[in-house]
Amino acid sequence: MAPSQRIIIDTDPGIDDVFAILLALSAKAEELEVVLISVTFGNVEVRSCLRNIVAIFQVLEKELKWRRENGKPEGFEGMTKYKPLVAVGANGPLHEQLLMADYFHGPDGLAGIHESHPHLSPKDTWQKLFERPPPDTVISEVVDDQELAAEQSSFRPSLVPAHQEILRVLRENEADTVTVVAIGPLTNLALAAAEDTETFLRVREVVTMGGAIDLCGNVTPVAEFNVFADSVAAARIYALTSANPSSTMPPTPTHVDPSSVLPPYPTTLSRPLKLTLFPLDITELHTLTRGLFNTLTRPLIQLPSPSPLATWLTAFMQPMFTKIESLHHTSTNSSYQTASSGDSNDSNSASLSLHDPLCIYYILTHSSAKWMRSAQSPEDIRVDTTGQWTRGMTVVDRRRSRKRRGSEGARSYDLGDWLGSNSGNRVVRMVGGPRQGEEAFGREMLERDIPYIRTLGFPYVRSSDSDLDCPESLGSSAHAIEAVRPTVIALVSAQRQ
Ligand SMILES: [Ca+2]
Repeated sequence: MAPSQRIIIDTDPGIDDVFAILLALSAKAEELEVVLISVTFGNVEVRSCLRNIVAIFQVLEKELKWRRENGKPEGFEGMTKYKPLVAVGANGPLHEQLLMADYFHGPDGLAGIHESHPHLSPKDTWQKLFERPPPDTVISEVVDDQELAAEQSSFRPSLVPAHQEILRVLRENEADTVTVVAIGPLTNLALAAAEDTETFLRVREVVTMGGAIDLCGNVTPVAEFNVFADSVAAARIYALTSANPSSTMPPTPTHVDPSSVLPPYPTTLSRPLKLTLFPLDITELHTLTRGLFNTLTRPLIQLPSPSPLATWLTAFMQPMFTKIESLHHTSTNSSYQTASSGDSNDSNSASLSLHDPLCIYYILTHSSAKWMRSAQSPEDIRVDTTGQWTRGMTVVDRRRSRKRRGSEGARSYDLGDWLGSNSGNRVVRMVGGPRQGEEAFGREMLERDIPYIRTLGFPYVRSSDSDLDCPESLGSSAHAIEAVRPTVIALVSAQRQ
């Protein structure tokens, strides 16, 4: 049966990226095909991000072997049935200085796991899979080598730059059949859109994690990391949602080599881009606490033959939770931390915001009536690329002024032409989802990755029944083993305001 959805994941792993990719690969074959994973710089530099992608696949190979040997359902049909392509992309922003989030994710993007657990990390030979051959190499030999190496693997390495691989996938598939889920800086997408705009617009939808609308930013008071890390790229992608992209295109940078500046889009385009945005406002409402993570995974790593996946996740999640705790103690306004029960000494309350996995969950459950857009959607959300203190800010018009009908162009009372009838962007902004609040989504995410968690009979806590219903893919028996109803109080919103 053909998958109901096909996606490209553009990613910079990164801890929550890892959970997003696991969630996508854990889908049933008929639910989802991950056609391509295109890698970008972001949380860490691009080669480290790529190594983490390779590590995911190698750990999953070990995990599936372990599941077979232990009589567990294998799962991860997104890997075993489709064998995704992996392509390497941008190693820095279009024009800005490189900013990474290694202060949070660690220098390798996964809290130092490659040093602390080298037996769970790819051997250095993985790099050869992505190396370009010397010009005089016989192509057939390279292909043979690639296929030989990849034969043992669960992904297919690409030698084509990620943005060109994105374009190839969109070109070779029917329009409106492939969705791009972008969970890092938008550099790869901006390069693709600039190189062949009409082919890029064949995408069904771009779903992206980024921005902060009514919340503070997480790298500056107003900017979220993915948008800030390449604000020009983000501005160019957002501009494609406009009936008149030139009205919101970023100004041409003056401090760079003009030959490095991407060209404007063609003046006439066949249609606007459908862009669905998951800003911090919604992603921070979806968390995974250390208490829940430990409760679900600890029994799996205490077995005589422990689960490789649970072991690997634990190896970077424990230092990550410790980092989150330290951020909580030193700052009351970090977007990455959540306090529960009001007790900062409760180590189980440290929680990771599941920014990126939420975008994949939207793909998997998009038919749920509980997904909510903002009342204004599609709304005019623009990216500032030049402000001294506001670069990377996602700006909305809060003036509540009426749009001018049938008129275009800035006015003295409307600089930036926010009120013109065809100017401005048209972004769909998500504000609510079916698993919103506390730990509901974190639990389901782990249950999808490790489905036999549900059948092992480990008691675990859940926060509330009242806001939940079982999604299409989970039966009501999924939660039959819950034992304790806790009083978990998420303070995310309070910390942000
Ligand atoms: Ca990311």
